[in-house]
Amino acid sequence: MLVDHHVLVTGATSGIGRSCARAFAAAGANLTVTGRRGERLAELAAELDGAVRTLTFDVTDRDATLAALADVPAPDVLVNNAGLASGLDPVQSGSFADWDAMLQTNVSGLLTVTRALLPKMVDRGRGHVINIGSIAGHEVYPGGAVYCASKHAVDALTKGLRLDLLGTGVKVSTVDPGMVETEFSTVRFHGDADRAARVYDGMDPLTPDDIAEAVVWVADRPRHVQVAEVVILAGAQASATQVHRRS
Ligand code: NDP
Ligand code: 8X3
Repeated sequence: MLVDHHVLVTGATSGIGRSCARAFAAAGANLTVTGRRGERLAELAAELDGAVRTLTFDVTDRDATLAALADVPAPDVLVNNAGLASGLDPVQSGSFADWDAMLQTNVSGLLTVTRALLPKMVDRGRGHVINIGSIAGHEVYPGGAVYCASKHAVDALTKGLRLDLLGTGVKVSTVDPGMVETEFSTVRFHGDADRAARVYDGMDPLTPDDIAEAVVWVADRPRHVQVAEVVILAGAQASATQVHRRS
């Protein structure tokens, strides 16, 4: 059902977004992929060797985002994936720069992209917004207050969008992963790869392909089926903080 569908994936230069792009391409979709690292997007487009449009912009730059998306036709599926955690500090010692990065990317950036594309989707009377939320949108953990707040906001935006779009033919879903090994932890720890690797010590994390498979499944339901929410944890996870590690 996804053959020749236009799928736009934000944050496709790495991790979950890149896996989503590959999985949608394998399902026959035409892709628009975005991110800040243009060379990574070019590599992905060359690898996929199909109808792939690449758009290099920073979702925290509202003018650049609106300009980049102005001439993009309505996607059948918009995967709002671009996002990050920055730091893992208590609020009393947290960094304003980290907070700004998370809130401007995960919340404002997602909103800007959505606001740019949604009128075209509503005009067509069809489409699907799939947000990548997180277990952090359902729970809060020490040092994660601001990241978790940003993902709780994504959860609220998913629910609010579904209310606002009722009757328009545009569906809204969220896919909320637990621990997925990507560049996420390296970014969170500002490039400290050893600390990032320790996050997954003694356990088997999810892979970005695990999440992409779920996203494609959500997108591929018949028109009368709207998956509201999918929460996916690693097998060794009972919650955001309860993780069984091999000794
Ligand atoms: P990665 O760091 O591997 O990928 C993040 C992607 O987001 C990159 O493609 C990056 O592209 C893009 N991105 C980040 N900031 C911006 C920006 N300002 N403008 C445009 N693109 C941006 O991490 P993941 O794949 O793990 O993360 C993807 C999503 O999944 C995020 O929303 C994250 O919160 C969520 N998530 C991740 C989990 C995990 O454990 N890994 C668990 C739950 C949710 P570039 O740097 O080229 O701009
Ligand atoms: C990423 C998963 O548990 O680090 O959203 O917040 S977690």
